[in-house]
Amino acid sequence: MSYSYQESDELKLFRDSVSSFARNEIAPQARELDEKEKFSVELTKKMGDLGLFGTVVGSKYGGQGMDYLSYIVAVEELAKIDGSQAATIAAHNSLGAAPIYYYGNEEQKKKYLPSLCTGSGLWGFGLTEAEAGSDAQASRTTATWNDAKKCWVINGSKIWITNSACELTKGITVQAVTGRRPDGRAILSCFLVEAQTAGLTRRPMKDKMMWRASNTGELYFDNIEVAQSQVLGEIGQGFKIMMETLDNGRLSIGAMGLGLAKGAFDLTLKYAKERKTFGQTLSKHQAVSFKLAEMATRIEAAEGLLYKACWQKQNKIPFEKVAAMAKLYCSEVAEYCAREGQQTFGGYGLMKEYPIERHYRDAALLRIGEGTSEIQRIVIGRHIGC
Ligand code: COS
Repeated sequence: MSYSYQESDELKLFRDSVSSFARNEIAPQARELDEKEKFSVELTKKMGDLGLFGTVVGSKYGGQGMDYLSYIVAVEELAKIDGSQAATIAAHNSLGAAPIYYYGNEEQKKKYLPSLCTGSGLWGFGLTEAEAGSDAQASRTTATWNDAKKCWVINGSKIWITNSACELTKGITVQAVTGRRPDGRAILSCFLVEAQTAGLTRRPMKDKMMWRASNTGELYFDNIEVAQSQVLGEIGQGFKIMMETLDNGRLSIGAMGLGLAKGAFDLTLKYAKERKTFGQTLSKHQAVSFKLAEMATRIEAAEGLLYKACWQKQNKIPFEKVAAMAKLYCSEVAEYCAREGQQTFGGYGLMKEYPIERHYRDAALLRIGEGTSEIQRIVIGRHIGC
C-alpha cells in the first residue's frame, strides 16, 4: 500500500458544504461571539444538523460513520473561519465521543453515543488538573471504591476542560487515581461522569485570550458517587485510554492549525491584492510576496504531513509519531501565518474589526493545548529512539 493523496468528488462536496456553512453562518457572528466570550448553542446545534457530531462514530450508534480524513477536513474548514467553533467540534468528536466509541462497552455506547451525535449534547475530556498538565500521570483526583454503597466516590478537580460547562454538556470522561503500584506510581482509571451528578460543580472559565466563543470549564468533584457501570474500559487502563485518545486528538488539532493557517493566508492574499502602497498593490512588493510565498509553502508541507498521518490512521498503520509531528508542525505554521498575515495588514491587523487579529490570538492555543509543542517533541523523540 503506498500513500497518495487525491481528494475524491465526495470529499470535495463535503468540504464545500462545511466551508459554505462556515462562511455564511459562522463568519458573520464570529467577531461578536469572540468579543462577548459567548458560547453559541444555536451554532452548535446547526453544526449538529450539518453532520459534524459523531463524525467517526458508526451509524449503529447514530454517528456519521465518516472516514478520518473527512472529519479532519471538516475541522480544517471551520478553523479557516473561526477557531472557537472548530474547537467545539474537534474536542467533542476526538476527545468526547471517541473514547466512549473506542473503549465503551455496548451498554455505555447505546446509552451515550446517540445523544452525542446530533448537536444536542457535548462530552468533555477530564484529564488536566491544576498541577497535572503536561505531566498527565500526576493526577490528584481520586476515585475510591465504597463497598457499602457499591459505587466509586470521586474527589478532586479538573481545569481547562473544553465543552464541560455549558448547557449542552452531557458528561465528562474523568481520569482519577484508583490506587498505587508497588513502585508508587498511580493506577489511573477513567469514569463516565454525567453532568448532573450530585456533588459535581461545573464552572465556565472566563477571560481567555483565544477560542473565546468555545466553552472551557473548571470542575470540582465533592464526593460524587459513580456506579461501576460508569468505568470506561478496565480499572487501571485509564492513562492508556487518555494517551491513545490524545494520539487521535492531535490530528484534529493539526487540522485546526492547518485551517487557521489557510484562513490567515486567504485573508492576507486578498488584502495584499487590494491595498496599495508606493503606487502598487502590496502583493507586487517583493517583501510581501515573499511572505505569501513562504506561507503557501509551509501550508503545503503542513497539509502533506497531516493528510499522510490521517491516511496512516485510516489504514491502521502506526500513526502516533506522524500525528505528533503534524500537531507540532501545523501549530507552528498556523502561528507563522497569523503573525506574517498580521504584519502584512500593518496597523489594521491590530484591530478587532479584521479577523486576522482573532486568528493571531487563536493560534497561540495550538502550541499549548492537547500537549504543548515541547510534549510533541518528547513524543517524537521517543519514537525516533532518543
Ligand atoms: N498510547 C498508549 N499507551 C501509552 C501512550 C500512548 N500514546 N503513551 C504512554 N503510554 C503508556 C506507556 O506505555 C506506559 O505504560 P506502562 O505503565 O504499562 O509501562 C504508561 O503509559 C506511562 O508511559 P510513560 O512513562 O511514557 O508516561 P510519561 O509520564 O512519561 O508521559 C507523556 C508521557 C509526556 C507523553 C504524557 O504525559 C503526555 O502526553 N502528556 C501531555 C498530556 C496532554 O497532552 N495534556 C493536554 C490535554 S488537553 S486535551
